[in-house]
Amino acid sequence: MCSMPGKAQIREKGFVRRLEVCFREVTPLSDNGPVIAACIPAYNEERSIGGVVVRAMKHVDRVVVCDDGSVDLTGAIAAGLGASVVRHDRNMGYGASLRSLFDEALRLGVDVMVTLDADGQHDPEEIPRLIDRLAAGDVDIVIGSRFLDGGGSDVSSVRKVGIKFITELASNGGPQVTDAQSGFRAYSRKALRSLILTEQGMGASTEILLKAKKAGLRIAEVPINVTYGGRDMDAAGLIQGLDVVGSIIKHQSIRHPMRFYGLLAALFFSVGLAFGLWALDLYRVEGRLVTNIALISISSSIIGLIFFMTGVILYTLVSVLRERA
Ligand SMILES: Nc1nc2c(ncn2[C@@H]2O[C@H](COP(=O)(O)OP(=O)(O)OP(=O)(O)O)[C@@H](O)[C@H]2O)c(=O)[nH]1
Ligand SMILES: [Mg+2]
Repeated sequence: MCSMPGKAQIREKGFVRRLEVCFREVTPLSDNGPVIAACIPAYNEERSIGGVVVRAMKHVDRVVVCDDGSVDLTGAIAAGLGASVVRHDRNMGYGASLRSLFDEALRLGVDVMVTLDADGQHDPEEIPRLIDRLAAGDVDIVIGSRFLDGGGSDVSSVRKVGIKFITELASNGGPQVTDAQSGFRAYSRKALRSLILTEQGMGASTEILLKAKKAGLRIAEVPINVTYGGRDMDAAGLIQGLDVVGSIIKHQSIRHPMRFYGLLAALFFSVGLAFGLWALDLYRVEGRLVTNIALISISSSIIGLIFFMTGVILYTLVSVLRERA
């Protein structure tokens, strides 16, 4: 029986669905001094969640776990060890879990929220590194980076290339960081208030960076260590990576529609033009129309036109929405 029912929104196949979720009742923390909470998104992590919760507790005032519809004992173990547990009735994804944790941290009056993974890949003993950097007061978000001097990981080279690629993609329009996919972060209350997350899945990590830059939030990185325990990237990891790339492209295209779709339009128009000139040249020399070349020219030009129109429509829509905001 849920003592504190709540509502959450998820996007599914383009539609917004409203779901009932269950928040566990917790007493808001006192307002003496900065209140620090470790917030842990967790999905079927019964093997590791206990260790992460207990070790995190040493460094923060409160541990909050989002049990993302786990079908194992993740939530029960976390609650049994004294963590507050926000439960999703069904699996909603990493981003949805982060969103619930942001909401819960704000509801609790948390000043600093540290997020870390439940699978034990982040070392809770490194929480103070992030908190101390945030305490310097000149930044709003601190990211734990495995690629800075002093940090490290046993990440496989395939995964490393993937993370670097995503980081590079996100830095175009986002802040310059070395590890855009790190889930080990610290957020100030200002950052928690300013960021509204919409990504349900793993794209949330980069969505936060892009939105943080837009909101004028300042970001710093500190070195951390990440342990994969010899696990290499599997099919699920690849799908996760593609999901993140898709989410970055979506955010970039909405932010700069003319630049994004204009570039694609120019590319296809150029191909159309090149093949068109080639077809004309052949017609002039040989007196016959090579239909394959002509068709490539026409279809490329049509695709270019579609991209151009999409850019114009999206640009107009975004401008109107921005004016109204
Ligand atoms: N994959 C996944 N993780 C979730 C979900 N909801 C919450 N999480 C938690 O989000 C954190 C990060 O997920 P991971 O799957 O470990 O992501 P990752 O570290 O980038 O990739 P791995 O190499 O698979 O560990 C973990 O603590 C998960 O338990 C979900 O729906 N899917
Ligand atoms: Mg992990």
